[in-house]
Amino acid sequence: YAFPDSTSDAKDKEEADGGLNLENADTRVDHEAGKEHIPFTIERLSKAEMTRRSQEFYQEMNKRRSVRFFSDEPFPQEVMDNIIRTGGTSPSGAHTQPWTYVVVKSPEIKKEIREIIEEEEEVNYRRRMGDKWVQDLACIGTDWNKPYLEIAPYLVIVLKQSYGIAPDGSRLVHYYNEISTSISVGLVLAAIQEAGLVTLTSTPLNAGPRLRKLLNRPINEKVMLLLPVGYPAPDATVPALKRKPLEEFMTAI
Ligand code: IYR
Repeated sequence: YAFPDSTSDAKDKEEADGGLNLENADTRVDHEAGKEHIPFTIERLSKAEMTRRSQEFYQEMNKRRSVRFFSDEPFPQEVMDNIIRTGGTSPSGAHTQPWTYVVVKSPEIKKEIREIIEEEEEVNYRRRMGDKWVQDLACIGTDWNKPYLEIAPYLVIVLKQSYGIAPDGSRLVHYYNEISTSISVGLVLAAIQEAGLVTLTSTPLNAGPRLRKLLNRPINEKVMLLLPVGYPAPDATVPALKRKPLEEFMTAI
């Protein structure tokens, strides 16, 4: 079974171009926006201060865990807005900012999202994923039941814009739209952690087209991820996983 990357969803084939397929593409970007170059400086930190800050940031991020058991306790919309704003600071190909974040608070929409995802996930676990994949996930303890989709106070659906649409209806190339959106989400995950909240970086396999329609998003957008955001349930548990030590994933030359 080939691992389905987010550009190979069978029902979404019509949306799969964009990226770096420049054939017949209109490559216009907003050339005026960045034309003027302006001075840029940063605050210089002492070596001791940068060491301390980098270590503290790492320690905070190392507390992050994917959580599947949420409390229904709400948190301020302003916090959610700031988290998504942080995602909007991401770098992107030719500054095309090819991401859309749909923040769902409505219990009715959350219920519909849960129904769509559980229906597709049951088929995923029973048929699409295959035995090997299901076995590889056994340690995480997941199945197709996703009650957190109705419990978490917010669901954030992340879509990449495979291409842009100019005012005259023509297509604009969104360079590196997938990696740009992925980087943006990395910043969102850090912002969620920094705000003292938790999330689950979930990938609703095969539910993308139905979710896109439910959320009234246009055909140039493709669902990449769904992030429930909230406080963990008081009795939440996580698998006892260990992270690789630095020596195993960095080589210094
Ligand atoms: N999307 C499914 C399956 C799943 C896949 C991987 I790879 C995971 O790390 C965890 C789950 C689900 O959400 O259950």
